[in-house]
Amino acid sequence: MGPRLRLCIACAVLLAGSVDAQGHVWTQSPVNGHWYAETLQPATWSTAETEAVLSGGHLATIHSQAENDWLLQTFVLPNPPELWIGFTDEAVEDTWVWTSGDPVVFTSWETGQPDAAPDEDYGYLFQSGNWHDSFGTHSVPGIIEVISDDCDSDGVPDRYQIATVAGSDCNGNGVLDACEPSSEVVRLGTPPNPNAFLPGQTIGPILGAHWDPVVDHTTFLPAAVVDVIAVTANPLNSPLPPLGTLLCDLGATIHVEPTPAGTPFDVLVPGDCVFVGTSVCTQAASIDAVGNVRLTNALDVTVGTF
Ligand SMILES: [Ca+2]
Ligand SMILES: [Ca+2]
Ligand SMILES: [Ca+2]
Ligand SMILES: [Ca+2]
Repeated sequence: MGPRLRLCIACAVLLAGSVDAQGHVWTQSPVNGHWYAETLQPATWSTAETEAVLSGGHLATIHSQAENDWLLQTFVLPNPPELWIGFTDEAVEDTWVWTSGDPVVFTSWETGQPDAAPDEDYGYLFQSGNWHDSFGTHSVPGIIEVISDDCDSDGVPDRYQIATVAGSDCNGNGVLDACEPSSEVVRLGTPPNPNAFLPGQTIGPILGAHWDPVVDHTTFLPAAVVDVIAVTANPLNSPLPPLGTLLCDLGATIHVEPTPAGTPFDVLVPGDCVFVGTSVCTQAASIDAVGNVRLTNALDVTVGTF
């Protein structure tokens, strides 16, 4: 393949946008950053709006001439000549509203439109660049609009993925679980414990993986023979001299694990996606051969996917 042909293929891919599992071709508007795709089939306005809702959005709402022009150039010209937008007066005749619920701040009706006919309640963008109203039984493609991030950079709006892919937002926070990072925050407490409990050496607290924090004994109970980690549901600050400050609520303990002193722990994080975003308190203690116990800092951790 010559370089020119490869370049043309790259151009075509860029212009065409990314295709989702159902076959929508998504394009992000440079005007407002929203994502748009044509419906899969010509359909009645109601069917088109339903497809848009199931895709995580609505039929297009148009707020400005710039938005209108971009939609015209991107979807209408040269074909098809008509595309549904989310404008309707089906509820109250002559009161046109956007299905997105946005206020009407811009209109671009064709001269003579909307018609006087009372049963033309659904707007479409015409190849002239202006809008017409038509019957609900009219069958043309529609323009789906989704307001969304694309945190996984796959060229498909995340809201579409969340709306259509089961388990993609298992914790229900509106962010693709695949985009949620793990975190490990050091907490020393009051009075402060030594900062000896170090975050995961090779990996953070990641869904379904082995988390491996370790206690550094360089300046902390150098004669330790065993380290113990407690994973609990709740943080705490309870001074226990001479042990140090207890920073995790042992009454809410989830997991306890010993390891030979200085050897990384091997904590298996559950693999169920419901744990993405879950936060727990973790703290280590070290014990020497004669039974002295010392408490480390806490790591307040959040389970992520990377
Ligand atoms: Ca009407
Ligand atoms: Ca009309
Ligand atoms: Ca995406
Ligand atoms: Ca999520």
